[in-house]
Formats: sequence, C-alpha cells, structure tokens
Amino acid sequence: MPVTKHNRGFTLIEMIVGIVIFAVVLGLMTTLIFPQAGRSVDPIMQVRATELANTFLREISAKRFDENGNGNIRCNDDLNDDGDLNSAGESACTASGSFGPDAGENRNATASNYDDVDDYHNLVQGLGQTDPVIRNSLGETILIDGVNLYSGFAVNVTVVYDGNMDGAADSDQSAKLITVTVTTPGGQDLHFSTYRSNY
Ligand SMILES: [Ca+2]
Ligand SMILES: [Ca+2]
Ligand SMILES: [Ca+2]
Ligand SMILES: [Ca+2]
Repeated sequence: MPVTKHNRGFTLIEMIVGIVIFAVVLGLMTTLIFPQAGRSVDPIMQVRATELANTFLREISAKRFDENGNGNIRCNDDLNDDGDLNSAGESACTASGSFGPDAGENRNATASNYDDVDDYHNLVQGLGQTDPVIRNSLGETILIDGVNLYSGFAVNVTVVYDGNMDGAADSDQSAKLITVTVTTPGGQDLHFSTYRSNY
C-alpha cells in the first residue's frame, strides 16, 4: 500500500509535540484544578463542624452557671453584705482549677447528669481521642440511618473564667467563656465560643 497523507501515521516530531502538549495540560490540571477539587470539600466540612459545635454550645449553655448556688441564690453572692460568703445560703463559685465534672457526674451515661457549664471543661471526643466517638447529650453515638454522622471529626471543650469578656482567661468569676473546638476530617481546627454569665 502506497504511503499517502492519510495513512502514514505520526512522525517522531508529531509524537514529541503531542507528548509535550499533554505534559503541559497535565501540569496545568495538577496545579490549578486538582487542588480546587480538594478545597471544595472544605466548606461542606465547615458547615458540618458549625452544626456540631452549635449542638454542643446549646447543650452547655442550657446548664446553670456553677455547681454551687442554686436557681435562687448565685454563687459569690454576699447575701447579708458582711464581706464573706460564710452565712446561710452563701457559697463561693467553683475555683477554676476544679473545673470539670463534679463528684459522680458523667455525660456518657444514658442520663447525663452534667448540670453546670464547667462540667464540660476538657471534654474531648472523636477521632484519635480516648473516647473515639462523638456523643449526644444522652451519651449515644450520633447516628443517621445507622451511620456515624460525625465519623472523622473531633470535639474539644474548654471553659475558663473571663469576667471582662475579652476572650482571655482572668480571675473575674462573673462570666465563663465556653469554647468548642471542632477538628474536621481534613485536620482543620474551627473554634466556636459563647459566654455564660452568673445570673
Ligand atoms: Ca455573707
Ligand atoms: Ca456539675
Ligand atoms: Ca462543675
Ligand atoms: Ca479576660
């Protein structure tokens, strides 16, 4: 068969040019498009992290300010104005070094008996933690259709006194700063905070 313009195949030069163009296109995709595909997952994870953090912040904010005191009498209230907290009904607020669950309290029991906001201090759950699943307020894994909804996430709660509400811990016991940090499956830490005043 005579070699014509239609059946002669590629010349070496054409093949090399083709390979070079392919390499350039692949390089462009690697640097411009593939990273975008990875980043496009981030907003979804950020929305889910926000939902998860809100769930915790709502649960914690609903608790009373402190273990001491009760619904009618606040801790640190000097009821008879005698300069101390030793009279009937008076109590000091929990020292910051004693934040965390009080005696006999457990959030992962079927009926959590956490009853004040600082009980949640140092609550850590999820991927890579001693408690590897994130639990709802009943101590149950959060499941949707049998699937662990927050698989791959982690939650870390801290509570500090921050009476002047400037975001930094201080010794003014009139407010507690609650911070929920959610780590996404991609390793991104997102911080969510709220205040609970002594009322
Ligand atoms: Ca007093
Ligand atoms: Ca408590
Ligand atoms: Ca407590
Ligand atoms: Ca402060």
